[in-house]
Amino acid sequence: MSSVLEQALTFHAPRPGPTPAAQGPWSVDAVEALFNLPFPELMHQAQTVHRAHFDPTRVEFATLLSVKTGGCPEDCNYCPQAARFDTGVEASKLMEPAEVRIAAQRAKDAGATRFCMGAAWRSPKDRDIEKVAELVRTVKALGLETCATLGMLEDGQAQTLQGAGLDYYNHNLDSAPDFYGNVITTRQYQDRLDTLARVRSAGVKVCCGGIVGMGETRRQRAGLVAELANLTPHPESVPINNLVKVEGTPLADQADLDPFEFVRTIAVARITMPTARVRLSAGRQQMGDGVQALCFLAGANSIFYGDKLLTTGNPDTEADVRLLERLGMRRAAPA
Ligand code: SAM
Ligand code: DTB
Ligand code: SF4
Repeated sequence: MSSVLEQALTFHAPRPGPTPAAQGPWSVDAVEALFNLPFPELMHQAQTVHRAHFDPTRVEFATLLSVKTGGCPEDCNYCPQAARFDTGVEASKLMEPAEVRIAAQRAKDAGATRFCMGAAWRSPKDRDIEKVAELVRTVKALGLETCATLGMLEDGQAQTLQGAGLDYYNHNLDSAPDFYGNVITTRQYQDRLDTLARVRSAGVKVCCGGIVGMGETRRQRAGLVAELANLTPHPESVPINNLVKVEGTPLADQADLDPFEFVRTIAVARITMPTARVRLSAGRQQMGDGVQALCFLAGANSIFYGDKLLTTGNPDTEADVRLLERLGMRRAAPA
């Protein structure tokens, strides 16, 4: 390889100087203006920001495990785990540490660096938190980064999890404030912001994103991204989920989102939250390799890795390893 080409293909450490992304606060108008850019312009801006902060060839692998499945009292219209929808998901009790250790070890052996435990709770009780703290200690002891998503937290609960070694707490805003009520009525937007504030003040890193493809407008997608980007500081980790349509949920027959609109959402998240891990999350199985590759070009640098999300499917690990190989990309090293 010629040295010029070699140089062109080598990752350069971030250089000082302006990037095209102005820092927040972000108005919905400004975020919508990014969405409205011609696709090549938007991709160029996203790439420029991405390369200023990350090696664009590296993707983080995070594995999910549903440690307590189904039977949830909430009414999130997209969710297969809500007890009120007939989706065929069986409710289960919280898993024991020994079972979780086996799953986490398997994830680590397959190449994951972050392990995220999800529970279908509205809000955990203090005795649930004690049990999850034990799961966190178990996973942490294997040398994995830990993440949990358990619903709304009360004062003190995030501190307990932090003390057990929790690195990230996932709690999504899910959609724009003016669309949210169409999807969830059993908890308010402000409840979510309150939980995020508790997580932040306990010193646990914030993983917060949303779902697109639920029938929202482009302006409402911009509204979601503006809310995320205006959290101060912005979340360290931003999962962007494409709705997985599950039979039995009210959103089962929702029309597909244009895949380019999904890619745009990733690009806009990257530009407005330059140092976040933007995770190409639910919906990859339905997406096709080409769209996924565009998402990586748009600045996505994390995926859920493993054959299952919480209750629905995800590409198998061999397919993901092969996809990155075909793109000349690699798994990100542990933090
Ligand atoms: N019960 C907790 C809560 O709601 O915060 C934690 C688990 S909940 C399943 C975590 C996130 O998964 C939701 O906030 C939502 O963004 C995402 N999710 C759930 N069902 C989904 C679906 N069908 N398609 C895409 N994302 C989904
Ligand atoms: C997130 O934003 N997406 C993940 C994780 N955080 C917990 C969950 C996706 C769930 C998709 C539907 C299911 O598998 O049940
Ligand atoms: Fe329950 Fe979370 Fe599903 Fe909502 S998204 S129904 S809170 S498990």
